[in-house]
Amino acid sequence: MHNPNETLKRLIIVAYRLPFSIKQTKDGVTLFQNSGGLVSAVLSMAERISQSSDENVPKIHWIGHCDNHLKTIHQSAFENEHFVAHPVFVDDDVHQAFYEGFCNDLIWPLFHYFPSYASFQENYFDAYKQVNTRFLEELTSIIEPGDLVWIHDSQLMLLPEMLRQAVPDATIGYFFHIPFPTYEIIKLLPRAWRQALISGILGADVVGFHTTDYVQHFMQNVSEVLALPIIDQRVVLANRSVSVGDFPISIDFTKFNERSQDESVLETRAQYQQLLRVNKIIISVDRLDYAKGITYRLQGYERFLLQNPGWRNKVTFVMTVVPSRDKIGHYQEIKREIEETVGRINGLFGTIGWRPIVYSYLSLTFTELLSMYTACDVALITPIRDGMNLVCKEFVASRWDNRGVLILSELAGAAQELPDALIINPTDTQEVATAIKNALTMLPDEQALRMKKMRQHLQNHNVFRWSHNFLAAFAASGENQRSDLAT
Ligand code: GDG
Repeated sequence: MHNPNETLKRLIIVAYRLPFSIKQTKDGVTLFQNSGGLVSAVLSMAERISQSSDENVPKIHWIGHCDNHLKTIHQSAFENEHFVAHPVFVDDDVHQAFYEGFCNDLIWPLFHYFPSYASFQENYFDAYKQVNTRFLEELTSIIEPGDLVWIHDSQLMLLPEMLRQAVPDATIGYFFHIPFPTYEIIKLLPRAWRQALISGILGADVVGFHTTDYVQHFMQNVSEVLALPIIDQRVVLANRSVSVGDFPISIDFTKFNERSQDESVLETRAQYQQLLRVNKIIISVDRLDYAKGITYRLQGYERFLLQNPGWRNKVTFVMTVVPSRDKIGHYQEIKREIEETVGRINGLFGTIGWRPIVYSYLSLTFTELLSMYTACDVALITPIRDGMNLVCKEFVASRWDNRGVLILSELAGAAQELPDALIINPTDTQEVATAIKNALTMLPDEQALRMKKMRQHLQNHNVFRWSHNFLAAFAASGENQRSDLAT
């Protein structure tokens, strides 16, 4: 198999967030790993590359935003065993309009089909351009001939074209982690913004999305917004073409499979089961987000308890919501709504000895996360819209015992790969209630049959295959384009 690293000098990852946050402690500066889908996936790839015995494999460079209060600690690059990190500092007011504004108050709701939550403020786009330009400055200060530049996600849609203009022969890959919506949605953006965003992405040699649907939507937008020709999955520009494809992101299957058998995980799992003192456990884990469908999920569970009184006292839903973006109004609203709904359901059905829902608003350690995945009987993953959703894949990879049932929303990108889950529509609370009942009563043989098929798929389609395929595609594409230009 072609190893993309053989031909490359260096890989530069550019993503809004650095893979770790920096904290000043009395012992100096300590790095803490960040959570989140992109970081989990790219970190797994980086760990593998950095563990390579080949000394010629250079360290990965990672450009990402860093909080201004850390400016005094680190103005320039710093590194750990996996990365050389290059912090990008942005003025606080610009950063706020960029991140809380353009990214999370406009692009995130719009691209997750919540247009009524989207706020189209003019200063947001100015800030977005400024921040993309700050990333460009950092990038151009370190880029060397032969480098592969892999730009990630919706925070940096303008950067591929900016880099292409600054360094015309750069090899650029761009991967989009959230859903790419249809033209009907993109059309809501002011004309100049949507043209700039689509044309910005097309600065890359290869553009990747999680699913074929998102690829089709992007291509539709390329035609409608920029009227560019498309031939065989390639967008044809004046002097080059851009390849667009689906590259479903995945997880480090082996890590989840093996670590979930660690002694510490087995102990914590046993503690959870003992503490809950019920026959069956349902879990969910998500960042706080209205796109994760948490309220509908709770309503589905409520309906299940209403319709199946025999299950009361016998099942507990352990719902972990990980703090996220809670300075933004819609996130505060959804948090309030979740907490009210949990309180109402617990008040309605709970007894002195039994709480129907055990809700926490916190971040779990990796051991706790694995213990949760393995202690439960059912994982209830019901986003209203999710680019991929890694939690469902991690749950499956952790079930070395071939037990447990996955209930999965048809609106998560992952549903296309995991047909052996119980696939539901998250807004259909009756369908959710029925799926919960079916999952709780599913016989072990059927659980094992479904779980084995899903595990087989994820073992083959793991995060290394994802990154390998993507890197190979854009490394090759960059070289081809350059040699085409030379002839
Ligand atoms: C975006 C897209 C796409 C979560 N809670 C804890 C924790 N996590 C880790 C999980 C998982 C990751 O965070 C969440 O990934 P998801 O994919 O589920 O969701 P997003 O953060 O919204 O990610 C998504 C992804 O990008 C990748 O392209 O799949 O659609 O929205 O890895 O394990 N980790 C720990 N404690 C927690 O409490 N340790």
